Amino acid sequence: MPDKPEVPRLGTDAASIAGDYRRIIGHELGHPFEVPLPDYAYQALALTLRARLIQRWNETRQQKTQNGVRRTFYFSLEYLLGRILRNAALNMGIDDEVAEALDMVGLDLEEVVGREEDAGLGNGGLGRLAACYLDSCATLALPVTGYGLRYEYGLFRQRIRDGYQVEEPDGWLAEGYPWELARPEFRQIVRFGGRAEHRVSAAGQLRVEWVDTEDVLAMPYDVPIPGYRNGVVNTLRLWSARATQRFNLTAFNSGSFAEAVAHRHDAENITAVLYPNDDNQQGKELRLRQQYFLVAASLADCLRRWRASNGSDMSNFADTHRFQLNDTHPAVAVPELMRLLMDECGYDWDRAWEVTSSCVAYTNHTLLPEALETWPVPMFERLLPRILEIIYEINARFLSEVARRWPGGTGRLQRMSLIAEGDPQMVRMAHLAVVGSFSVNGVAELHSELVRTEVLKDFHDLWPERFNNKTNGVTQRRWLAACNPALAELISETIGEGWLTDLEHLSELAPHAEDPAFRERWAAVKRANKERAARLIADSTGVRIDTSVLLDVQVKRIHEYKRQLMNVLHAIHLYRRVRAGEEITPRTILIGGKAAPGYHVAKQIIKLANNVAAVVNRDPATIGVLRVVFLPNYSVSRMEIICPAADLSEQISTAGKEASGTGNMKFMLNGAVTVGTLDGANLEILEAVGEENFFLFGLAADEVAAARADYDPASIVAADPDLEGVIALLRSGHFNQFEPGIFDGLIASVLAPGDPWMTAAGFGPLAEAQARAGEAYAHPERWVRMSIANTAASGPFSSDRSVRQYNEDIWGLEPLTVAAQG
Ligand code: 26Q
Repeated sequence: MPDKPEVPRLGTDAASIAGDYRRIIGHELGHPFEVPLPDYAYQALALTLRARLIQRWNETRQQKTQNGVRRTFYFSLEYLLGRILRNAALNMGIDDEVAEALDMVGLDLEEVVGREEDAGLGNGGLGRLAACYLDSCATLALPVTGYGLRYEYGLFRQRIRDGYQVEEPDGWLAEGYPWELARPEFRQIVRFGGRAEHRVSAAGQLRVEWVDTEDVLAMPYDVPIPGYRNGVVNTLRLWSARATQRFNLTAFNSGSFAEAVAHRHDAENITAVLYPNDDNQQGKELRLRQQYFLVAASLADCLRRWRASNGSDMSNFADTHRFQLNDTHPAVAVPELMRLLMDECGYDWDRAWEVTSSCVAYTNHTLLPEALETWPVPMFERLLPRILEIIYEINARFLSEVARRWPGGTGRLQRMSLIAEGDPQMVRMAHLAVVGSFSVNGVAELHSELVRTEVLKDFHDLWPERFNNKTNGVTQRRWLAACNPALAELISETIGEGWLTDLEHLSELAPHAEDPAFRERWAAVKRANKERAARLIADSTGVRIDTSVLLDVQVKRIHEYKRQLMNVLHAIHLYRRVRAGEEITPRTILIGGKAAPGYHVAKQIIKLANNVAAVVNRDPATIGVLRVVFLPNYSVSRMEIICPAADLSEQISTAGKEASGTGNMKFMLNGAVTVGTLDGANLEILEAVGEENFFLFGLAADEVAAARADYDPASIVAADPDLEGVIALLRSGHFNQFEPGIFDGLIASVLAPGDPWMTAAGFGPLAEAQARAGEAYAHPERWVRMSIANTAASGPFSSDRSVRQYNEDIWGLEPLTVAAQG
């Protein structure tokens, strides 16, 4: 082992933390007296904690870089980290000390923690999953490094103006980001454009050189990822694009300084902004640049690290590296690794392919065929000519394997080709990922089955052993311990703290549902959490909600397949019942989520939700019985307040469309009951908690597919007076009195026989399930039992379980053995 630098350990008692904090705020940050203290206090406290992470970080790194240690590199275009401070303190085991230290300097922890900007480097489920997995990997002491992009602007902030979504840039770095460390010594060059030159070397080998390229500098910034009280600190390495000097000088020498400066912007644009669509609508060149930039910089970094300790001997490289691709977004890793091995390390094709296809594994996250990523061949050709050549060669060899397996007939060849015919031809990234990987997994049982039998059926026929399932999970450290301290405390007091690292312990809560005193405390915690959520809702919408009523929540990206529209139809249905003088269980319906800026229908749904909310909330008939709220700017830190408060979790996607869902798991963990369809991980939640603790409705995925053929929404509406009444009220312009016609498109989509989401078919069953939920909530004892049952059954949905399975079936890593000291 290399010499350890002799750095004294920093104290983790409250007095040491307070002392450091005072030194930093006074001597390093120079807090100017006219600026409010908490802004500086947050920075100072973050630096105080960061210093305590750094030593553990170095120790972890020393272990990992020892020879022969296999490591996994998680490649993802998105990491939705949210805030860091509270979780870093919790995982380091100094959360109480930090609170006490702040007390000593006269500050309130909540207030200081609230100053941190969310790191919103992701759109939704896929990005948050990556963040949960990093937390679990560190907690399981697995040598896993995340690679991603340091977007200057994360996911846009959403404001609601006149009921419409307005996007604003997310300048999360404006005040400096204390959790990152620049590592200029590890910068890399990434090349674009140019052309491939082929020649035969003196030894008779074909050598390819990629020349006349435009180069961009990749600057790494490291974010520490601490495990839960085990001394491990892993790394998330985020690349930032900079113009290179060389690039600059070429243009300068040819006399065009202005162009040189303009080109700098081209280079630096690469990591300027996260693409805000969470499906693949437009094939923008900048997005492909982002993907290659991430992959090229990260693989070059791995090669650099390898060479530093192994020189040019690559023989063990395959055995010590695993690359997990978070969807197809980093799938260019396959041809790029081939390029590095052949063009830079002198491997021949077969050896390079052997290495590549035993290192790369691919996770699929989608069931919507239109969301499968493809790129125009001409764009690839222009941007990455050498990479395209390699893709062609992979394809030629792959197709001849297919032809050997299924002689005759071109249908299969065409379907499976990495290149889709057409004008222009398109590169199919999912096919590239499958062909180049030794493992392909879906993210819930149902989803993985549909991947095998539908999405990638031909590939499953060819390589069935490659396919597997890894049901998603969420980290209970963030999604229970940190975000719901009162419930965490009650749970730990009841069953001990084992659940923090083994969520299956939660099943020990089940018998306590029989204890009235326990139920009473459980209900009191929920009530207090609702008060906290009510403050957030009032602050951001002006609407005051009654915390004694059923809180019914749907927060997630806005998508037609997630059927927020159906939820709004149900809200209108309840509104009609109230106006008709019928009695309902009082309820607040909370909807939140961002729409991709170019997704017109999703934006219409937001507008409708807001208009319905405005009409309902100002109608005196609804006082005390119905509130509808659209919560703006849904984010990780907002979910941390919402999920502990929810009573009912809406997971109502059309069956067969939601790959897994992970919000469903966060709600369940915090004691919400699900009203849901047989989709994604809902099935596994249902299985775990039992039908009596879940409001199930709607068709199964295969029934949906079968029902499509003769789907006739008009007759469904005609046969259901409730739905008919809802549609009629909508049509009458009741929710858009001064904006005639704006919802016509939405109404028509519900009535269209081709409606892929079958919203009209779902309405009746949803309303019926909601009535059951309302009825159950009216019996508090029954409800609290269901709530406890949900938390008690949420053990399987820890990301620790997911990551353990990834490791057992795909990665095969040995845990690190860092001294298990906080
Ligand atoms: C692709 C190309 C170009 C631009 C954008 C994209 C893009 C970006 C983000 C495509 C997809 C995404 C995100 C997808 C996503 O979040 N999927 C969700 O993943 C979760 C974690 O597995 C699942 O729980 C959800 O069911 C799934 O919808």
